[in-house]
Amino acid sequence: FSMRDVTLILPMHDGRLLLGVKKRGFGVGKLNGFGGKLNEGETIVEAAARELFEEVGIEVFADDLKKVAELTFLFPHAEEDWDQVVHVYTVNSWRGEPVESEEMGCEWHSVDEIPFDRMWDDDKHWLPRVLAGKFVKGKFSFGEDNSTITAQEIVEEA
Ligand code: 6U4
Repeated sequence: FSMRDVTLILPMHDGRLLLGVKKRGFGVGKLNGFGGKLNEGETIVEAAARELFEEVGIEVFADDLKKVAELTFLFPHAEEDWDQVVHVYTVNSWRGEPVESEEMGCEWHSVDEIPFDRMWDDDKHWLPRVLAGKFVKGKFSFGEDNSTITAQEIVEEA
């Protein structure tokens, strides 16, 4: 058994971060970056680029995606397929204008004023470190509500 790989991409420009409210599926209602599961045969970076285009209409080159975190999320009170390893990338160069899609909203937020109360419970722990330029490796476990963190381990590398 190996855990599912998922992508999460954070487009950044001029001290601002592009985020969107997820309109359906896993994490519905939460403000988050863009991304999702891999299609058959795709690499992680290919999946990241595809999800960005599908969810917010911007096109990136694989080389412009910078890996900034690798996060393991464990949901012991949910079905096993909720557990996932999220590969997080920033990107600051793309073609096209961000647009809301069927799956995701689209809003810019200053990196100094990220609304963590609208995001996943873990984001306040790792995102500030990523924004400070660190690579973060972390592991988070969620409680019975499948939303609140009950245990966490963060290892900063470089
Ligand atoms: P599809 O296949 O599109 O129906 P869906 O259930 O909508 O899947 P999924 O799995 O594609 O969602 O994407 C989940 C997204 O949420 C990924 O970008 C990763 C991200 N994510 C998952 N857990 C997270 C967490 N604890 N904190 C966070 N992002 C998380 O910031």
